[in-house]
Amino acid sequence: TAHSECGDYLAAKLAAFGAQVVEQRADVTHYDGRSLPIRNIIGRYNPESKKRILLFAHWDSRPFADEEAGEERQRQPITGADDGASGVGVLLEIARQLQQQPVTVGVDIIFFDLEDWGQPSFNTRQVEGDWWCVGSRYWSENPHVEDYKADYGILLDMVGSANATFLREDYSAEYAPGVVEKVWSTAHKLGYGNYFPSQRGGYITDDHLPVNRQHRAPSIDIINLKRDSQTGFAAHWHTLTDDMRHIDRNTLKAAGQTVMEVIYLEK
Ligand code: AHN
Ligand code: ZN
Repeated sequence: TAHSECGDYLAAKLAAFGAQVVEQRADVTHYDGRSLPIRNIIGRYNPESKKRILLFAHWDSRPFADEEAGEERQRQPITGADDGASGVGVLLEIARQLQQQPVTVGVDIIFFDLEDWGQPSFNTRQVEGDWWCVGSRYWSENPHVEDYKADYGILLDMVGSANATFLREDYSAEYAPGVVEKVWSTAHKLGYGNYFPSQRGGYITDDHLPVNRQHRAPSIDIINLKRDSQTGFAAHWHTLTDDMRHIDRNTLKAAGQTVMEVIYLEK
């Protein structure tokens, strides 16, 4: 019920902000043999424009807090205020801005489903396959428009916590070095250099990977990475503390304004 109501909410918001909304639904079989319904929600601006920018985030949240201590806690779902919802929130605000002040290029906003249902650490029977980024892989293989291409793509993932550091993620640097350069230099120009340091962050399996591999758009991941943590992510990652207490509007603003500056300067 929550999945269906949340999806309806997001689709209605994009429509209210003037996007042409397309939804993509499918059933996928998951590692545990279960059939899961996926729903990718797409909002199109200037659908007739040839030049397009793809902005994306995942709207599902992890059903198990497997970075918690103790299996009882690990089996509970996370709230995902940062992991998932922060990127969705920034993109909803960008959608609102796109309605108030149109851009010249085409923009597609996609909320991908089922990014974060990778096999949990407490499940010791490893099932062969790649269980992360399932919604974005589905879309990358079956885009909503035949032979879909965008000039470039920007993924926002975990862009909400105080003192976030968007290190330069390595797949982004390999697949889309020019986009990394454009986004990071824009952030520095706007005074957000502290959020966008120049260090590399390592390779992260995230929704930009299938998008890059299927050549839909050279895409980058703006993601909070921590070099001094065991997991490579912030301490609340995949724990029950990923809730609104970790959300800092300054970080959302730094990420959102940087992306907006980039897209509004495109012609
Ligand atoms: C993995 O840990 C496989 N991927 C990190 C990407 C991610 C998870 N983003 C949000 N949750
Ligand atoms: Zn996650």
